[in-house]
Amino acid sequence: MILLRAAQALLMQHEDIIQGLMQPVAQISPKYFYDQLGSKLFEAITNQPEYYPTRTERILLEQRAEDIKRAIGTTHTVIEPGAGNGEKAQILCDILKPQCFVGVDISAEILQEGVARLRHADPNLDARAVIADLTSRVQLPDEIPRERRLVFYPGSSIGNFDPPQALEWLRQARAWIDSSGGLLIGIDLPKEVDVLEAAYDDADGITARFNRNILSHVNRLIGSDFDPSEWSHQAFFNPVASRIEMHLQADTSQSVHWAGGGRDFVCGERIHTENSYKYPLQVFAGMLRQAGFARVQSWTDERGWYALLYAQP
Ligand code: AVJ
Repeated sequence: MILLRAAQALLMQHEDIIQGLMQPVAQISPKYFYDQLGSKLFEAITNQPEYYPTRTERILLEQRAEDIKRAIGTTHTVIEPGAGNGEKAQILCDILKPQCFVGVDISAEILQEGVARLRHADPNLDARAVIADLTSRVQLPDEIPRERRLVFYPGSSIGNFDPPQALEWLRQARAWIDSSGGLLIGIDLPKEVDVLEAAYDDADGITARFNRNILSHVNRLIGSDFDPSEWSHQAFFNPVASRIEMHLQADTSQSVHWAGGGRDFVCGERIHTENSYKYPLQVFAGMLRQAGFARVQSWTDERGWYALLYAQP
């Protein structure tokens, strides 16, 4: 039964990827960036001098720890969707000292390692891993206590969703908590275009490798024959949608095949791989209210580049 469900999930993933590739403008969901190499490359991106969000958020969290702790108060359970290696969870758990931590992620191995590390750092912490795809609705296990939950969604991860999906996601976060709970979320703010574009096109070319690696991952998932070296990394700010867009652009005209199909790409044609929305603070606070969070507090770094928001029902 479990095997059947796993096979079904793989089939759906297969369909989902091919459907995206067959669109007039081909697209691949950014969730397929994160195979083993992709997760390593993303970690390397967060250490690039141009990629300010991770660093800015960490400094903000550390510098405002006392204020944030005071605002949140006692937390029984921290729930972190997309917890990855648990690095940010460690910082937050040091501040809030919850009894229970629940990491939710699709990368099972990295998550399990992260959760194990958290448990090792504090043997009293009841740290658990829930393996789930966060782009669909996630049901949390019943044994996780309902009271005093804090949903922690750092890293501006919400920026990958289109605004309607982001609102849907916030409603899900609201459904995970009761009136004693809250949401601590990090968002990247609009800023000078040069700063934004450099963050998604670092001089060492790590983001370019990260973008191209999605094709190797897709090759493994659907048995296609993309040649990543034939594609160029593109990243630019779209001011109308207030988002960074990443694309892969074909350097030559080429045919790509997969079992049961394929597609021709002309030289210069693009595959859209990612959007990263940059919300003005007040716009995002408005979305939180729409999702059922009545009280919103926020902290911003001196440059006004990044914000942490604490939202309560
Ligand atoms: C993990 C989605 C927050 O949008 O900044 C980094 C992903 N893509 N560089 C982001 C990413 C290219 C990142 N998020």
